Amino acid sequence: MSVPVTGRASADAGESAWHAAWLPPAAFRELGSRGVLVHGDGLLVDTVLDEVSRACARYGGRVWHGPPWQVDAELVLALREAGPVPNAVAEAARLGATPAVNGTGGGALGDEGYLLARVNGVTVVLADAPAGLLYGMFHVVRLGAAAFDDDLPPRRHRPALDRRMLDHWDNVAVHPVSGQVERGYAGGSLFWRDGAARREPARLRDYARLLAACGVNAISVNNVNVHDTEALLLTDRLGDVAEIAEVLRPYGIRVHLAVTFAAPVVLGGLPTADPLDERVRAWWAAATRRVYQRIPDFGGYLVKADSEGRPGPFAYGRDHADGANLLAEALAPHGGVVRWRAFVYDHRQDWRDRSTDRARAAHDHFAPLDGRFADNVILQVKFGPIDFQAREPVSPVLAAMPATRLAVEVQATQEYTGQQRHVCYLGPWWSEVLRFRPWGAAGDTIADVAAGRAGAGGGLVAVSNVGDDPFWTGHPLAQANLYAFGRLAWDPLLDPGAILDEWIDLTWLPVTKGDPAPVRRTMHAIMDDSWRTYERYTAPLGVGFMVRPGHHYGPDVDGYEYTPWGTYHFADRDGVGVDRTRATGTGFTDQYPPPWSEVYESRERCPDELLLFFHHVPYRHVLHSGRTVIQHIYDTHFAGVEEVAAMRERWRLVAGAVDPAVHDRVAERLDEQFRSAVEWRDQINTYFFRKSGVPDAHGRRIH
Ligand code: GCV
Repeated sequence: MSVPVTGRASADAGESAWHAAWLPPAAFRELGSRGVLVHGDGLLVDTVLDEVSRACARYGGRVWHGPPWQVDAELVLALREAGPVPNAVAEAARLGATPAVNGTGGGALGDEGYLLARVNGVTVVLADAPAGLLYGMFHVVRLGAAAFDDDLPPRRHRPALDRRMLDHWDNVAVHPVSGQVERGYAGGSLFWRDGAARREPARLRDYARLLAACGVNAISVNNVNVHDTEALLLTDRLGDVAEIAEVLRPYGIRVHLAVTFAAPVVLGGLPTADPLDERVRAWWAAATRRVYQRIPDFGGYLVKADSEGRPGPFAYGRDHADGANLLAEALAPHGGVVRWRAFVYDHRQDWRDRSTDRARAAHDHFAPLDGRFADNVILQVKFGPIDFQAREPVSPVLAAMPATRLAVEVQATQEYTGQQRHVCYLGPWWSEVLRFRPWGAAGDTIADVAAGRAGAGGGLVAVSNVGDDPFWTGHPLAQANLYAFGRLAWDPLLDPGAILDEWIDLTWLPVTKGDPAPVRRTMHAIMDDSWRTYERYTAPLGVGFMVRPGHHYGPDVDGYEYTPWGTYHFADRDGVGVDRTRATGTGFTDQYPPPWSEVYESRERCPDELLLFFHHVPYRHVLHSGRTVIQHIYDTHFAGVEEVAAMRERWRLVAGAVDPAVHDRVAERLDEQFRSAVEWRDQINTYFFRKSGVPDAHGRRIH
């Protein structure tokens, strides 16, 4: 039997051309200075062994794998099925880890779960499947010294959501408008460059480690807007996808592919892509079979159809269920899923037509189809009815399709929340969405919807914020969004502040010079409330979309007002906001179940932060806060800029304590954030002052 112990050569993250993010070598110090027994076999167990071996080589620990046994391990990472563990404490835990003793709900630890305990000086991680061991090991890393201090009562850990996925909007070929990465603010793609696969497995492997360490287990490797070159990933370029899958597999990450609905025509030479045409069905079945021959654990397809110009079933007089079920049928024999996006609306709307409401579109299209989707269709729904704004109500689609597997989609890349030039920690926003109860206080949460019945939900998805930037994300602090996404997908009830602490502990404290306390305080002071700060100097009271058309960065209050995109604020001399009531407006409020249909319908009961999303009100309308709408606009815009100024000052004070390259990048971004926040403040305040003629109660300068 092999004993692959310490000292295996392998490039450590942190010594590479890219930043180590939340896995600097020092994050493994505690684990790496112990005696560690790894018990079990399999690809992901080898990954655990490799991680442990590298850490122990660096920090003086020892590693055992397989007999001949030594029994003085302080950390035991074992697959239960691998048999008795030669450590009395660990063996007792193994025998005790039965449903009767420790479990609730089925007893088994599942494909990804683990049990963690510390008894009599031994820390034990047990799992039923290799992925559980990997996640358990990262849990030990997160705990640091605490994993080896006091006793830890046995606790089972299982992900609340089975599917925790990142969608990359990466193009293979540089697109003339959207570039290498659509809405990408972190440099180029990790997978593709100038029309070809990058083939940089070392960086990809490090990426996979980061994802596994926060709990992500699925990825889609190309843009949902599938152009000509990218369409070929399904066929001629499938080998490139297989290579990526090969690198990500040891970290438990399954690859998915965005495909074009027109593939049978553009790739297969058929005259039609009609979902009910036999030739089309046969083509998808054959293409999918070939995919699984190359990538046996392939996750499935992601489809944007009949949306923003993408092809779809409407061209053949079919609906979205017909379209999705076509691909589902091809994937079913192989265990794959089709992720069908619900982001469908009329992007050629007439702005003069007040009856058409983009917010209604997804529900209008999809709610009537509930119950018609095959079991392996997941409907992927943006968290809000419009498009990843800094403030929106939760999408009513998520409460309208009990017979459909639903996934919730959020956007880490920050298209509308500062594009990784602004600090905007989105953990609190996503947490608010996941905890929202569409049916009122006694009903399920959005996280429950994403979990689905018997774990058959669609899970949580984020549009990735990662690229080939040395910091992975364009703003080094935006790494926290990726980390928080993974952790919330694992456990939506985690407190976003505590998640931030984990990220700080892993990322910053191990590499901080001197006393770490000021660095921790500074990070919290800058990031905790940064989403609300962003909201303050940009979008008042849920109105949204006052951004520059096209690139969506910076203010342009009327930029979209007279366009076909369906995103309007309707400001006039008397008031602002969109009337979405059933009494006098578009009737969107009716798409919610009670109590929210009633709460949103009522101008009096509607929460302040969403008032202008649901109602058109006079500028002097008094909010629950006691302020008028116009005064709220002025106050929040002045306050937002002051908060950014304070962030910038705080960051200056930790120069010297953090890596100079990181410090410089963040400082440069904060300068830009301040400049941009001033621009937002001045344009929004001036615009509404000129429209309303109402002066600021505090006489501050408005242009
Ligand atoms: C990938 C918004 C973005 C588009 C994006 C689209 C989508 O409209 O601006 O770049 O396209 O959402 O989610 O499909």
